[in-house]
Amino acid sequence: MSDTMTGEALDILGELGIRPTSEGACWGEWIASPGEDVLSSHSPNDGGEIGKVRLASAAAYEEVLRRAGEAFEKWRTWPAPRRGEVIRCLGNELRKLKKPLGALVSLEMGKIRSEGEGEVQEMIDMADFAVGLSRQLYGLTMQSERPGHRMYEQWHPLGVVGVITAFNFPVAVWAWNAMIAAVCGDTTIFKPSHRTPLTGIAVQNVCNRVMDEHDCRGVFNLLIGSRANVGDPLVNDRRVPLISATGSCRMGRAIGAGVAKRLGRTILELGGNNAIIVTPDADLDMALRGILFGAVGTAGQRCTTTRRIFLHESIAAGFIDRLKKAYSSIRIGDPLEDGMLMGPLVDEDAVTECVNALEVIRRQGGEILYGGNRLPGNGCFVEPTLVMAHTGMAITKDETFAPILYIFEYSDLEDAIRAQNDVDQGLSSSIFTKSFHAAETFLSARGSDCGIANVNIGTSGAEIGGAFGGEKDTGGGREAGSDAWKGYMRRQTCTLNWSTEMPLAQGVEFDVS
Ligand code: UN1
Repeated sequence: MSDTMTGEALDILGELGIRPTSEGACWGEWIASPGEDVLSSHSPNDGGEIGKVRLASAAAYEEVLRRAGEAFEKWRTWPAPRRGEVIRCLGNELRKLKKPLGALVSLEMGKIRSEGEGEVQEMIDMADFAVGLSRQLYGLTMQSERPGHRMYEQWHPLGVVGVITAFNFPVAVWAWNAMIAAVCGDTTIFKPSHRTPLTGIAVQNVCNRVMDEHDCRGVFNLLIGSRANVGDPLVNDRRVPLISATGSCRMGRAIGAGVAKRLGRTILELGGNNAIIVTPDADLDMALRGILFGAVGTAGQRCTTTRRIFLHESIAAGFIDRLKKAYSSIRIGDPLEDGMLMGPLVDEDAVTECVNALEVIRRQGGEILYGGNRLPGNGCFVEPTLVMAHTGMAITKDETFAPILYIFEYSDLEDAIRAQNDVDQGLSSSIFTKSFHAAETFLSARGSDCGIANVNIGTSGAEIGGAFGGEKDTGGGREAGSDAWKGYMRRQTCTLNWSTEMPLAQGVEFDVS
């Protein structure tokens, strides 16, 4: 471990049971992969090493798959409310660990402490939701057209589910998937991002304790490994009927195609390019706060981050001045320090991507109104940036995972809605307005084309109770609340004939006599 590790960092790792070098494969027991490469996890705050993970071997992959499959055979026979009881205990464990686990998220990924803890809260909320759901996996009853027949549908567990997550929500997105899958009767294999392996290890440690208490090892499993040993095999493995993946559109295309080739299922939650429209009558104080959190929160590394704003021309100039002033008062620094609003980007690659994008912005004629630079020092810090943009700038159609906000002016609401929809991604969108007409236009069928559409709330920070996901290149998947659970089960339509006749549907006659 590095000597830059502070006392607090060591306490966090100790409390979460993270060893200096952890193994990258677990099914309840950790599996050693001797000879495999070791992955170092670094703090983006100061570049110091936090810990190491030995990547899973091909043999470890096989063992985890086998164990997860065996556990499924048993787990699917448990009544769902009993499975819910396990999730209730998992939620309680997470309540106890909210502070250290939140701090580890901050340490490894770089989001500020309050957001790190907020992410653990999102896991706890998911646990509560899943416990209730375990008694509500409802199916419909249909009216049969034939006398003496009953028709209904029921939902059965699917099998082993692969959960591939991104660095930016290293624990919450796992919970969206794994907790729902678990009450549905599935077992899961968590493949966290290589940029945040230690949070994955910490989550697995919590799961291990709870699985042992309930004698259900193998329900929650973990694999951190190379593309050859873990990534590709998981995508191609017919023993894994569903892969739920979060990440870039590029990654989603590869995973989607791979899983489709074997006719498996996917739930894809990919890139966003989220916009906020501010109408002339909007409450501008609220709009300012919504935009600030949306654009600067998590250092612009949420899939729901606000990347574009459309300001009505009558309020644009004054509002931009207020934005610049607000940007200049944002405290940037150690995410674990009190009072910080913005931490570092996740790593050097992310900084390079940001710096390159800024160059392209300048080349394409964007006017940098605020920021536009990397900050000096060892950490991966950049300035939050405001760009006066024009519709000809191709880069405004891309998702750059950094705190860069493109500002557009508009005069007609319909044009603004068209422009906000005119990107490949379709995740989140908002309008700030007091006008009923504007709000309803935005929410209508010719309004926002995104999976999430908000009024007087920013684009990020969704609650878990709704189904989360987006359209177009965002991938179409839905996770977390509402009826997203249906994606983790198989539907069975059952027709029972309790009469003594054999009528056929659609009035078809087929008699032998
Ligand atoms: C993500 O960035 O992948 O709505 C998830 C939000 C969070 C989840 C973001 N609840 O911003």
